[in-house]
Amino acid sequence: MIQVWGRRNSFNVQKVMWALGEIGLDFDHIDAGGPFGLLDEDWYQEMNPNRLVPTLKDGELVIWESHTILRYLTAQYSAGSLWPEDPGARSQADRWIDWTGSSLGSAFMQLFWMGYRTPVADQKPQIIAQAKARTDALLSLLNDHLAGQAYVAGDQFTMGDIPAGCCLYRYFEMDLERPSLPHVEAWYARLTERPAYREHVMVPFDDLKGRLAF
Ligand SMILES: N[C@@H](CCC(=O)N[C@@H](CS)C(=O)NCC(=O)O)C(=O)O
Repeated sequence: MIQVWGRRNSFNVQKVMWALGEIGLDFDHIDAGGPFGLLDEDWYQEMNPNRLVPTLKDGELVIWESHTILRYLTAQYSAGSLWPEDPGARSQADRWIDWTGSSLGSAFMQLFWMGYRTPVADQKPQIIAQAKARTDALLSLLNDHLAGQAYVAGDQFTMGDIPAGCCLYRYFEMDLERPSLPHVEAWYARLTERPAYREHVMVPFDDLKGRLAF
């Protein structure tokens, strides 16, 4: 049985749990990281020398890095569906995974860490404003892209929707002034109808407020 180590309120763990839920695979979830610890245990470091979550084990195969896990799971268990088989079609999904890793995810994480996880007394308004402006600009770009299609890689839900989709629940739940993003909002509404998104991404995160360390 597939095993996944990570805490449910971790954005990177949620990508993996959501993908497993979409594919409908049975898996064992083991709480790790944050208040659950384990990352400094020798046996965990042997699996994941980066000492972060998520880590996935499928038989003897151990995988870490959330986007690598996402690509593995979808290629292995959802080829032709979440993992487009045609390389050109797949590039359309891959792009938004990489874009989230290099652009949206880092901007939004800065906003989330400085604007939510940092205690109010230590927050730096200028950093929050910059991260918010960058996040909004990137979501506006995505909004334009989604004007003519239901999902990031076209008319079908794919692996490409998962990393950016994981940012949206927090973005829309945080107390923020948001620009008009009608196509992103429509996409988010479609995601919230998916049982696996509701179960694994729409997870309360108020225990992270004002809390940099566990
Ligand atoms: N690039 C890595 C980043 C993993 C990462 O930063 N994980 C965080 C949680 S989101 C972590 O393990 N933090 C330590 C902890 O939770 O104790 C990935 O995508 O898997």
